Amino acid sequence: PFLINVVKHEKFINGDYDTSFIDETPELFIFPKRKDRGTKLLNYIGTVTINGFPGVEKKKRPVFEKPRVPKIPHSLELQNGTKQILDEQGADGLVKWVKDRKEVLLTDTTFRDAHQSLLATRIRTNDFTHIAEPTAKLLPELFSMEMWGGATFDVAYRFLKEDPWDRLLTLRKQIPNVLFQMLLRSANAVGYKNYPDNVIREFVEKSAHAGVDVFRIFDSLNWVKGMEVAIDAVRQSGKIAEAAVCYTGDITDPTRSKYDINYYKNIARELEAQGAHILAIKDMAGLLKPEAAYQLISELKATIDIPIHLHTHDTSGNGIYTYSRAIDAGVDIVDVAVSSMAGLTSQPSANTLFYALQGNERQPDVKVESLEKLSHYWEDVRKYYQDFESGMVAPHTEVYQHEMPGGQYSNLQQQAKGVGLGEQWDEVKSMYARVNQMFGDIVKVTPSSKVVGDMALFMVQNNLTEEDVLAKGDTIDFPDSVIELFMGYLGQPHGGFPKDLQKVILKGKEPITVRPGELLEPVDFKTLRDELYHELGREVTSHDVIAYALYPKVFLEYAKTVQQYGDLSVLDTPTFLYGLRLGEEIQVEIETGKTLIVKLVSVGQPQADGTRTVYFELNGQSREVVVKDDS
Ligand code: 3PY
Ligand code: ZN
Repeated sequence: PFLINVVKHEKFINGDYDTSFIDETPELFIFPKRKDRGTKLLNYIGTVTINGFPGVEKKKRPVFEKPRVPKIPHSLELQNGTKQILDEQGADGLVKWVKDRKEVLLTDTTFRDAHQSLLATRIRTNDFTHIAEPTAKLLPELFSMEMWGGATFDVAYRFLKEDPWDRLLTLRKQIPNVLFQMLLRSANAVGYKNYPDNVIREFVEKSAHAGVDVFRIFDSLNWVKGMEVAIDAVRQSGKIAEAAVCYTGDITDPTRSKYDINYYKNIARELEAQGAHILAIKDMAGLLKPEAAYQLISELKATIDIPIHLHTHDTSGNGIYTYSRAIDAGVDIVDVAVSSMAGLTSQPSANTLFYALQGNERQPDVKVESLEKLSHYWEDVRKYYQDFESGMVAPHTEVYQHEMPGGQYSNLQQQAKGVGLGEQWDEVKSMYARVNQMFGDIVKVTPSSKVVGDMALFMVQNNLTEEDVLAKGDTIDFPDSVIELFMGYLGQPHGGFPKDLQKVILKGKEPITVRPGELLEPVDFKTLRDELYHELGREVTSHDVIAYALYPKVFLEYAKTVQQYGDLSVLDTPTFLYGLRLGEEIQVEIETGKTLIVKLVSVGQPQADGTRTVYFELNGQSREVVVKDDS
């Protein structure tokens, strides 16, 4: 089958010998044992039916309405959009196009930050694929769709047991007209620590090739030096380098002078000089108040020539007003989400912004009816993931005190529950603010925010105060992430680390002050590939190799789960998270044109060895699987 598949491939026929199509069409090269697929899926469905899914309350599968996919009239053709502008006119042509727009442009974050911030990043590719083509047709006017990067990469492998590269490649085919945007944590790529420079370059090159057009690049301490390699790699790829300054503190508060307007102006100038095509202001926690937004955008507009893209979170409830003032001050692009996935820790609602700017010459050029239709779909799909909701139901102005990023809120809450601090969530939040001050008031965004979160959990768990930490530090085993931060492995914070605390945490070790990438040995991808090949006993793609370089353990666990259960991305989300109810029947399309019909018939009693037999019908034939009951 290998040869037949290859010689039929259009790129082969065209005589294009670029082998990257191996990465983009792994299905041609990786041959699951076909006859096993049904049994493997039954094993998964049996297991999740009996044992539930991590993070989902164990209960009988709820009844869900079928999500309302918008009906698109046949006459509505796919319109060209920003993707074609970039492809035809290059990065500079696209930047010029942005600058020439009178209306404010929109980035839709529904496919990335919105669910990262509301649902602990748990939305599966399966739910995106049903709405991708309607989105391409209904929202061709978008500047971009943020749909990759940040936590989506790690969570896909770790929890969803699916391949994030498949998501990118599949959606790229379905949405060929709008720029795809990703969030890149500079030297931390899509992970939580600094990686060698060649990993960053390889990751950027492969992501660009697989379909990412706009890279929003930030450093978790706003350390411009830490962003150099990533910015350069993106520029080399011919894509858009959108360099971000993270917003923290409050420029309208004279007592928070560490992060004043000049701080932001200086970084903006440095990023423009580094080659950024666009400046992003990444207000990851939603701290940018409306008048601060007006001042910040006005002054930055007078300082730099590149377009400005504003990102905020609506946690406080002020998001639309902040955008309105930023738009008055001339911001070029803002980040919004479709309304049923907007608000609270997510981005402000696109639908709301449209109406807020009625009668304003900068009202976005987008059809609000389209946004409403898409919103119906997401309203339905969101219910699948109800157990990952943060529980925040109303505007939360406390964010101005704890300063926790929107993308962290629901994730840290899950982490707190995981270590038994679910009941002490209020205490964790206020400890988070105290740890920030103890660390010298740092920028808090992944991964620096994770370090603050780890330390807050650690202090609450161990009943420690700031004084205890300084006084008894010699006898305290600090979390690894805290030690790494103070070693300088995530870079250098503005104003340096508090020296006395650094001493206590490092216990005599010498911190570094250079760029960590300068000290890290390059990764040998060939060796990794061989290692992975031996570990998995199957052909591996370059995408697998990069994922393995980024998180070896998580990737191997993912790959082994796939070997055990097959490709789980084919399952609908209710089945994936809850399994089946007795007598329930589903259809699973395991490949185009090949559907399995699965019915749960009955579940046997627990046996002495802790197993249970689960009885199914698979395409009308009786089948049974033996599952270990974890309860
Ligand atoms: C991420 O890095 O995942 C973020 O969303 C930071 O805000
Ligand atoms: Zn964000």
